[in-house]
Amino acid sequence: MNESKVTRILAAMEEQHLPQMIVSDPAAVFYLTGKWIHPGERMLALYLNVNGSHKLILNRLFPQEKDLGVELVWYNDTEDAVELLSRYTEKDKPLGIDKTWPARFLLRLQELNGASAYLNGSTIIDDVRRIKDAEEQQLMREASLANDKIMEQLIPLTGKGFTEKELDQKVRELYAASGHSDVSFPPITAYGKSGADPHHATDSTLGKRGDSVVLDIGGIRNNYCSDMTRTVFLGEVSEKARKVYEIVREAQQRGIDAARPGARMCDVDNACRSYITEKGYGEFFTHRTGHSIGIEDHETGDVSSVNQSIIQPGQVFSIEPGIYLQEEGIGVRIEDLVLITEDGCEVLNHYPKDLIVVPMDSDSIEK
Ligand SMILES: [Mn+2]
Repeated sequence: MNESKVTRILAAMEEQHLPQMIVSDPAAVFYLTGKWIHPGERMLALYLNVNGSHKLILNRLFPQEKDLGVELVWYNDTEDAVELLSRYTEKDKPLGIDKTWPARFLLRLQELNGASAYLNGSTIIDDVRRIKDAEEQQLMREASLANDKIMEQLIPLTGKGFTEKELDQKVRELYAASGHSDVSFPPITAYGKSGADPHHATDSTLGKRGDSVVLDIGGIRNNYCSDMTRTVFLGEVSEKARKVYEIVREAQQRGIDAARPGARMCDVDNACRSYITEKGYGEFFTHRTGHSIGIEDHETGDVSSVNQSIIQPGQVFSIEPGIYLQEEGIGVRIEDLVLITEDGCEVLNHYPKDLIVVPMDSDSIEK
């Protein structure tokens, strides 16, 4: 296990008087052990105890070739995995439970009187995960640099007459060809009206002259996620669309300027939102400003009006305001990831944000 991460978790457990906890979410298990284990419907439980008697309980179908630095306890399909786990829990003490642990396991453990109380243990892990250590910060930097390069390759393709689905496929190929294990979420490659619809699913739409194109893409590289958005225009840009673009761009910059230690997450949201509102488009900025990110594309810690938590150095989150005008078919979003430093933030994306009009090979026929 990663000693410094485990130490931070155990210290937080001590502080919150939680002597023991079960970690089961594969991302959280990876965070602590450096190993992704996807057990499907079978039980995977990393049992942590402040006294140091940690155990990783897993099915024999998931053999581990390398030493994970924690005692492994194996079970077979014919065994009662929860009963096995209950042999290690301290019955007279409270137990932290992973927020994603299936009820069928928790209910069985309660039946077996596995602990004196059952609490949400994930808040502790999520809190620690929010603050990226030096190695994670470097991996996040590298992932975003790679993402910048993909965006650079993708933008000219928007003028080549591909459907949204075809463009989606191109994005996946670009990630696969540049050292990524996968995309970190389904790419958004949305022309015109599609980009103005927040619930749009990629389809056979073709781009047409004057369309905005929302490109929201990210990949997984060395287990860390990238996520960025640029909006470009095909062939030409209307005065209205240009105006909207510049408002979003300024709002996003204000969000970046507000992202510093000591400020609250909601202050970043407010910096973006109040500017867009002042310009008359508040009702068209229909989502939160951003989200935390790391080994998962969306991690605990929203950049939203209700998140009062104080920003700390080492946090990484997105700043992605947008304006969506469904009637005009204009959608604009601009997104960068930021890493909070001692006195401000480092923007992890470097691809320019000047308005880009992409030349079109030929004007496609609107479907
Ligand atoms: Mn995002």
